[in-house]
Amino acid sequence: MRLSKYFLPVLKENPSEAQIVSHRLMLRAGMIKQSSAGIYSWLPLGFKVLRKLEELVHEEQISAGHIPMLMPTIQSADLWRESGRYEAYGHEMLRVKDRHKREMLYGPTNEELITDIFRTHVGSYKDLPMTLYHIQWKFRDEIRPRFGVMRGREFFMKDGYNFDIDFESALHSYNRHFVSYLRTYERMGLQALPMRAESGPIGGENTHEFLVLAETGESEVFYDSAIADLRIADRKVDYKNWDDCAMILKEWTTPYARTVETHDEALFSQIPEERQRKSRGIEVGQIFYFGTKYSEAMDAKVVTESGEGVPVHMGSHGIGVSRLVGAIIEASHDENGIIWPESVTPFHCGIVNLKQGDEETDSVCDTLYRGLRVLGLDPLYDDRYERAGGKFATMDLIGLPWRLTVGPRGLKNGVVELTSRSTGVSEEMPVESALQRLAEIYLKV
Ligand code: 5CA
Repeated sequence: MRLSKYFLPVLKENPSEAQIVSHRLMLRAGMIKQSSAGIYSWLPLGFKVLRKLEELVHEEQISAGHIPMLMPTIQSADLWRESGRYEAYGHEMLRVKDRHKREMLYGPTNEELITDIFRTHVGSYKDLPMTLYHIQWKFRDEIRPRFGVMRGREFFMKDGYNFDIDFESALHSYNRHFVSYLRTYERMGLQALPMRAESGPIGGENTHEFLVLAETGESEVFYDSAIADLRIADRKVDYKNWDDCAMILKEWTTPYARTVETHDEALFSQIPEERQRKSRGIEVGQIFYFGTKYSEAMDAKVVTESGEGVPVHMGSHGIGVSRLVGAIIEASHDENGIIWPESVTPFHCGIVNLKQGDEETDSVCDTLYRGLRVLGLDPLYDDRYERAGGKFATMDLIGLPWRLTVGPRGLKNGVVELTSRSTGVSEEMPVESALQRLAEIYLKV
């Protein structure tokens, strides 16, 4: 993309309405614009990051054996009456009537809708286990939407639902989700610690939240610092293997880690003092096992091998995709702007032309631009007639992990400059080497 042809409405001033750094930087980098309280337009740069996260979530879900689909945002109240949640959900649910005065709602989550799909089409134990998921907009009429996309009213969420024949099989589904979530966040360059939590309106007793530590997080958390040393890294996970998944879950749930709602001071005080941590966190996902809560209420049964009809065991599993954009920025920024991890960056590399209109710099920038695209990379070329300082400030603000700088002085020696956004370290090298370096960097991501 050439910046002269793009839509990147960056702001020079700090917007006064933003209280936390991610909200401020998302507004300043022209990623979002509020349309009303807790509801945002995703401008081109923000939309690119959202799409990247969505794609990464799909990849990890599919590799765990889960099946993607798409359910609507608008649901019928009747289904929610079956589960008893239509009244119970209260003011957080946005309720609307259609022209026939039928009661509808904008879905805050999809347990009822998916259970209805399941009971219509699945009747035999032979079709289990099965996990269906989608990534779709949700609406919750939060009493206090704030911090930009962190606590929105409309937000983008991955929600998945497992259907299993019995408790043991459903437990494996829970464990498999647990492991796939660890991998998902790690690939996004984040550390999200799984913590025992409370289930709220979804129900059930087994539940973990995944939290990214940040001072601005809304949740108070207590944990053993040993949990922060754990990594999935490049372990090969066999999602079909019950023991493999159970062992990984055990590894992450052995150190104490709980949100304030389930915190137990007596247990916490048994951790060696130097490892006790109290902090705040951003909840970027939650998994639940709630057994037959919905399948019994909505009569979702399968016939077992012995011919008996039994309600299926279920759980649901959510990732806050739009919230993650903010969470990643909270975890990765400096005083000049965002620092995107390579796996989610909106553009792989920025190209800064220090002397736009100069035949040689223009031509080398074009070579780099085309060369990167041939390699399958997506560069952002700042081809505007602007001062170098302004171009650098924009690149720093929008946080691309790598910047290529092209100016007459370097070209005299046959080199361009490659700069890392995270370390600030620059290296001079010929065009070919720069292309090769970037190809190698992104091959690994
Ligand atoms: N049905 C279950 C799992 S699919 C469910 O709805 N879980 S949830 O309520 O925990 O939401 C899943 C994730 O969505 C949360 O962990 C959080 O990351 C994100 N989320 C929830 N509410 C909001 C909100 N108001 N704004 C942005 N993200 C949110």
